[in-house]
Amino acid sequence: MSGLKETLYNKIEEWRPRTQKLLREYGDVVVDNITVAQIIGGMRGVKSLITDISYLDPMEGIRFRGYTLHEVFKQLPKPPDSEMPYVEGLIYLFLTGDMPNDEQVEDVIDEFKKRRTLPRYVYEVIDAFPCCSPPMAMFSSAILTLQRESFFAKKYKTGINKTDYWDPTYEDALNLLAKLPGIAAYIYNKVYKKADPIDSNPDLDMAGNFAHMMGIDKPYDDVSRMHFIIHADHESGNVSAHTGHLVASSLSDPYLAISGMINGLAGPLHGLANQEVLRWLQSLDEKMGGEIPTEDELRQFVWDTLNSGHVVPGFGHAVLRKTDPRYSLQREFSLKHLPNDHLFQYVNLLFKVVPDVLKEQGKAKNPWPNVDAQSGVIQWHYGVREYDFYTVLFGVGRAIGVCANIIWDRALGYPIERPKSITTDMLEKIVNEVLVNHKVKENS
Ligand code: CMX
Repeated sequence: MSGLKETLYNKIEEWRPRTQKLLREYGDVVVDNITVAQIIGGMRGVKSLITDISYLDPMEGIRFRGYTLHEVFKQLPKPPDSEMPYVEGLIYLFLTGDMPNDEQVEDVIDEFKKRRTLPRYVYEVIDAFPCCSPPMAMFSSAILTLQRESFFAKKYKTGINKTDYWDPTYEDALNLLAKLPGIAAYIYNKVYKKADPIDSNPDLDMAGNFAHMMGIDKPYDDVSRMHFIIHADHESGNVSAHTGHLVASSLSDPYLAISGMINGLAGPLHGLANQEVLRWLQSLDEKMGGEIPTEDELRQFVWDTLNSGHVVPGFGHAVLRKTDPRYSLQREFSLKHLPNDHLFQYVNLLFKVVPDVLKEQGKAKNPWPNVDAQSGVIQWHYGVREYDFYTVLFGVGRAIGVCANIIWDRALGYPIERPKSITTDMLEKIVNEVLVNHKVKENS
């Protein structure tokens, strides 16, 4: 058993009694109420999911296993001469809750290297896609194709004790995560470069190898490390994480769950927003003939976008109520590495202009930038200009958090997810009853 798996096993054994006690002794304790607005409005803010991998505070932003993003980036071990930590270290942190040392990270890197090789049929499935297929459709299908490899599915068929479900789930999750960068790079080279794939380099870590397979020089390895880590998790209620959790809750294996997660991520209000930002900036740049607009010109462009019924991509959030620390972290990187980049200057200007416009419009609850306002610009700077591909990059990162959650879901025996729906008639009846009771109370 690897060091990671053994530590995880011990953590699971320690944790299980906590969940069992909560359920057995406090199962009836009321945690939250739900309003009509929340039922119609996408269950916003309803506390009804549990995860220990990350927590999103509306004012502070995301914490991974209790650590702020800045602490994560500072404390995780880094490759020599790199600014950004190993992604494999984050995997250790997510699964065990412990900040790993160099040796523990090396152990995970070795595990991942052993699991990287893609079966031939994955390439063939990607090659068989018709021309102009979206890369997210290819990515999701390639993952689905790998489902035949699932240990969990095989073990379930032959019979396995419920308490051991996490073990083949762990094997599936690590096998899949190790393969995702290779799938993504293959799609990129095939679709956009019409080039032969670049062989994996056995000496490199996950993100370093990804940069190598993309054919992009340093510091793109660090850009990839940063990108995968900041996108890895954002607690469990967002569409991609929730989809992964929901699909897995029926005991679908990680391949089925992560393919579903990718499909949820592909929507323009979620993961696709990072490419929408680029598309939107490009259309403005074209209008401006390559000149950086004045603040007034940009303000007008933002208003035009809003008045035409579109959202301003890269701004707003369902939970956050301040600037996303994932945005701030990428901004710090950009100020250091690409301060004079043409598009970065736009992003800077948007930061000055958009929040006030959104406040003036008065609809968005959070007028501040989110992760997507900045990530595409960095990719563009380092030569990945095919912005349809950006959500695939997001997906490689997000799969890490979702897989960690699925392993723990199985370890703690979380059941199939099944909220209750009601009809509009029923909801109106509930509202009427509440109004009548209210009147009776007022008159008595
Ligand atoms: N531009 C224009 N209008 C916005 C807006 C924005 N950036 N953000 C919110 N609004 C609008 C909403 O569309 C909604 O309008 P209606 O009442 O007409 O439906 C109103 O403000 C209230 O929305 P909200 O409660 O503030 O935000 P939601 O929780 O409903 O939605 C989000 C959150 C992210 C979908 C929304 O802010 C948005 O569409 N942002 C732009 C797209 C984007 O950047 N998405 C990426 C988010 C990060 C991620 O998940 O990857």
